[in-house]
Amino acid sequence: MPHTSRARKFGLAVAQMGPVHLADSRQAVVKRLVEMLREAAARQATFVVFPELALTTFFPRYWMTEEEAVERYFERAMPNADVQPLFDAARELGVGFYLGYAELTAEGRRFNTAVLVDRSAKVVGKYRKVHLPGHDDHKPDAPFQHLEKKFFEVGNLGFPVWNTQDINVGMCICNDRRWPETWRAMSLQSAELIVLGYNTPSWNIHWTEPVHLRTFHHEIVLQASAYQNAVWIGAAAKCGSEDGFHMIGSSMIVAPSGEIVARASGEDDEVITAQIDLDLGATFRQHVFNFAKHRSPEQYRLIVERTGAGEPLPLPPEARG
Ligand code: ING
Repeated sequence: MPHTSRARKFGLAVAQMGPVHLADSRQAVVKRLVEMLREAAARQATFVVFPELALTTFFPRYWMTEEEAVERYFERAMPNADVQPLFDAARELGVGFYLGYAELTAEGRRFNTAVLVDRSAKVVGKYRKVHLPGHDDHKPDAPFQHLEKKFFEVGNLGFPVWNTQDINVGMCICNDRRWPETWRAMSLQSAELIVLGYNTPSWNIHWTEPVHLRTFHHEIVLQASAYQNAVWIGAAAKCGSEDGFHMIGSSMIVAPSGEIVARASGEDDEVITAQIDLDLGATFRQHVFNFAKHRSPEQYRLIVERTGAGEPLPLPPEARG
């Protein structure tokens, strides 16, 4: 293949955050985000991915009332006074970003949300987390809670894809990455880059799971999804030990080949970057994952018709051997 320097290159950064403790103010957190945005810009990035619920500690680990949670952890507007310095720096540097936060709507509804902000610091997109893991009841015997089903509603915006900075960008959040439907819904809209933040506890409160599996499962879902959907992925962790509760790092940039091209090595604030080649995705979409040429949706109906697993379907006569 002749070398073509006309490749569609895009400077992508993933800004991994170390712990945010209960005692940390939003102002202190935003200061860290601005520092990482500046570092990303200095490394020729034009877009930065920040984590899920980036402005506060991962509060769904604590039992409290919805009112207490709203009071302390939810944002009533985006941008707002606390995060304005990040928007100002983004406009000054001409760098867009993804930011995860807890959204309280004017009607009082609560979502685990992410916004897509362009290089002029304008909010051009919003996504609300669809796959909410964990439980909504109090488990007093557990070492910590995972109360996303208590504090958030299931997202109601679907899986949109936006054209920003001349690329088709999709968003998701944390647990969404474990569900193949998340990725296909966006690659069927010709997404080229999908960005997400996550807060993934190292421990499993439901059964004794070897801790290395948390990172292994994180890797395989991102690598498989990038390959099977021919997309670039930027995934940003908030990680390390938040008031003693540990979450995994391994923020990464994954190519449509499924290869990890950049990976965080620590568990604190860390910027990773790559000049991604968007034509690589196009090659996979043209050949092995040419959806129009190779897919047969009429054979996959069950995927959208059933929520939980049910009985096997009646066998078609010729499938009976
Ligand atoms: N965190 C975790 C995640 O999906 C989890 C919760 C971990 C669910 C491991 C199942 C298995 O990465 C969030 N915030 O979704």
